[in-house]
Amino acid sequence: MTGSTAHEARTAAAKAVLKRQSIETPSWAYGNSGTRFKVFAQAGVPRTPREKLDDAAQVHAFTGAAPTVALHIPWDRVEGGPEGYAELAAYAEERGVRLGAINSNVFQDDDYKLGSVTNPDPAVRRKAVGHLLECVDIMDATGSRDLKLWFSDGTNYPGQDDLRDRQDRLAEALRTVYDRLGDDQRMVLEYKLFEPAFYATDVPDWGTSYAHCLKLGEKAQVCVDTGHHAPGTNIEFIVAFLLREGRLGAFDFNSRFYADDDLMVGAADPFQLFRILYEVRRGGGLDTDSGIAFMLDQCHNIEAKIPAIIRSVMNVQEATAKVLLVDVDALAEAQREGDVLAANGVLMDAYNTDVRPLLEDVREELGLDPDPMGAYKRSGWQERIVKERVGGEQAGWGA
Ligand code: RM4
Ligand code: MN
Repeated sequence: MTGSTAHEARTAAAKAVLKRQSIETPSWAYGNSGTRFKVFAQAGVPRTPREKLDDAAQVHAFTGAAPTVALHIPWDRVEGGPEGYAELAAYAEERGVRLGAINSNVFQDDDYKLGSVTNPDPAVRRKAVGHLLECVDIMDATGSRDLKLWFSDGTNYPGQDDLRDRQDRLAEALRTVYDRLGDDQRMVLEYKLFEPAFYATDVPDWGTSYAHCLKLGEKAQVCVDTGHHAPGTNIEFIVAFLLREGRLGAFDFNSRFYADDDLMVGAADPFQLFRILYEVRRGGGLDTDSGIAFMLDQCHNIEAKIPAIIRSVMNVQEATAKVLLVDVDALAEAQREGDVLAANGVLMDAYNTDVRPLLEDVREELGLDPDPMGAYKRSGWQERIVKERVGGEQAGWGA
């Protein structure tokens, strides 16, 4: 194959992957959020789970790449038990999207001050596990595959509680929930090195998550939230390792400068996103049957929410496109020959390619506007929700 034919073949293959790529958006990103200092409310923000789905449908309509929406319980609680959630799922489909992962929330009740599933008080542990089991009931009703578990559990002071006992309690709770999962359901276990616990968190890193998942079984997978690492952590190595072991279940994409900043993915460090996605590709994670859930977990505190989510989806698409343009044969050859600079050059060539025209073509071929940001702006949706969504209580943390 000549150089240019090879490039054309790569471009065609990249387009095929980009056309079926899907990125799940989080219901909470459509609501108000902020820091512990202040939440700045925005006009037009959804007041109900249905309105969040209306907004998510806009993101999908303009990107063609965000067909599913993650729920957070109880932030997205609806009346009517399982039936209520089945109705919500039906509503999502009417709007052209589907419900995705169910995110549990065992971090906002007073009872959880000293932990949820690792709390020294068995009654609190029972309550937390009860919530997680309820989330699986909701998954049954919505048809969701994944239960996302993130625990704020941990301790602030040395000696506050027994670190080892807390692991035992965690293992027991996870086992109970794991055994409740249906054949087509999974749990994805997130880790985070600190916050809100400052001394020790009970699932601080991928190794802890992985070890619990291994014991539980194949339906337990690690979730990599890109904002949950110490500065300087080589996240792409973690990704490569977990993929090799068949235990990378999901991503929570976002960007960080300092800690768990939850900024738009690809905003702080697009090169890191590229490196992560390169390992995803290398490990087969872009294949149709990879099973990896690519989700956003972001908060838009000062920027307009829907366009920020559209931008985030585009950032993931751009990084993916670059990764798909890597000349893997040239890379392998340079690596075999020990040609350090050539190998690095192959990666950098792909990274430095302007893939925006390629993505414009992909969108046009899908019948979409090549410019999702502009198309959303021109659609009038923002003006409409500002006008219509008056009164009621805006969604936000705790709602
Ligand atoms: C946590 C974690 C979870 C998310 C909450 C809102 O830090 O990242 O995934 O559900 O924040
Ligand atoms: Mn997360």
